[in-house]
Amino acid sequence: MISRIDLRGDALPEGSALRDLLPRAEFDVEAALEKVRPICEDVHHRGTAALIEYAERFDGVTLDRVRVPEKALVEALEQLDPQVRAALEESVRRARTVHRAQRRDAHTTQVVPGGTVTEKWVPVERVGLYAPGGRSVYPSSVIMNAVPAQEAGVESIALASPPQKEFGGLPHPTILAACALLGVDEVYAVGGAQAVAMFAYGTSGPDGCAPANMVTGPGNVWVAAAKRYFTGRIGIDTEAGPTEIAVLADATADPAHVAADLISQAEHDPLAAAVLVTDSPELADAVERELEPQIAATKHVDDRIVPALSGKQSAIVLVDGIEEGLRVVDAYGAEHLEIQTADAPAVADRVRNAGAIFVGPWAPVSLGDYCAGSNHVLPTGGCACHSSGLSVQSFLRGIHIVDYTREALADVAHHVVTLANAEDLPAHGAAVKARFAGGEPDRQVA
Ligand code: HSO
Ligand code: ZN
Repeated sequence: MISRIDLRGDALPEGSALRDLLPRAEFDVEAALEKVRPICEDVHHRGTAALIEYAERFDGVTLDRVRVPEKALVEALEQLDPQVRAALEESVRRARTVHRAQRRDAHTTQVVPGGTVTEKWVPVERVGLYAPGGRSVYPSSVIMNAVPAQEAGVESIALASPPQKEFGGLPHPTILAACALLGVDEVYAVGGAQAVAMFAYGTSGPDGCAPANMVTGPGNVWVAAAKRYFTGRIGIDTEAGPTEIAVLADATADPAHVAADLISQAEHDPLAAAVLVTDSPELADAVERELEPQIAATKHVDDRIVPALSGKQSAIVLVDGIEEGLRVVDAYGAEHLEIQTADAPAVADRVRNAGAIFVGPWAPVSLGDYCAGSNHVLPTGGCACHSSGLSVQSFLRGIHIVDYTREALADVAHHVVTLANAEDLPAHGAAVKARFAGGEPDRQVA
């Protein structure tokens, strides 16, 4: 069911050579870009009319408008199962607690007497959130996107989610209910790349959507390709590939828990990746023995879990020790990394590359997916070596405010002029010298 990669014995290779030995899903955003470009440009030129046409073509629904009436949001919340509502509310509460603590105050540094640089944090003005439909109807992802944006102070938040045939052309009711719960009342029944284009360009008319400065939220390869297409024009979170779990475990781990956690993320997608890194062949065998009965007892077996676990993106990786295991998980840079070893906090402390780390036996990834308070929008595909998960910080811009007195400028002017001349940009220096023209007793300005 799940393949093995045996890295015991020889010394592990360095850097990308080690990464190349590890499994990874193929997620070809570049190929999708070709198909996505004309869709995005069509939305640019024809606006809502194009969105309605794509709803017909891709979602099989005939819409006369794409903006979801607020009444539909209120009704969806009223009809939501009370237990689901209570769980979503708890998820929101915990996420707010964590994300509120991420807010940043302005900070002023006195560089020299009379010269300060203040960094102030300003929220992005308008954000478009995307919530997938189809196989991935996740109200939890609405929470994970909306809460950090709200806690950052983003004033205008809109959400797009694909229209669903079985719900009369509205997005899935649990998505609408989550929006109502969060106070996100500007919602569009638009899916895929066309939703990203709607936010990037904006559309006009009574049913129009104002352009957004940033688009965040998970999606399929088309959404990822559209994000790539608009990078530079708008801000994005990440391109969000298929979900990944890596577990670094030793002989102390409980094989039933490890197997359950691997299956839990394989459940998302046939391309989902589940990677166990262990120095214990006994644990590897025991986890494999656990997989079959646990899979037999769950849902989404043939369409997602079996292809995910048996795909080339998943494996059990055998290493000589936890030291080597740490090198492997760092080279992999998992979206989610569980540490199930003796002294897990100390091992977790040494990890450098992971979207989020789940420490010890009582912190399964599913806790983080819903109710840990942490964010579940995390870098995939190895991007954890340069990117972070979604946070308040994602929706803030740090702006430097430079404030110098006459004396402080005079003091450093000669350095500015020297550097400007060294770069053959004399007008740069002149802009400083102009301030001291007319006999300023400044020996230093050449
Ligand atoms: N594990 C997914 C998020 C999710 N899980 C949503 C359940 N619902 C990617 O981090
Ligand atoms: Zn999940």
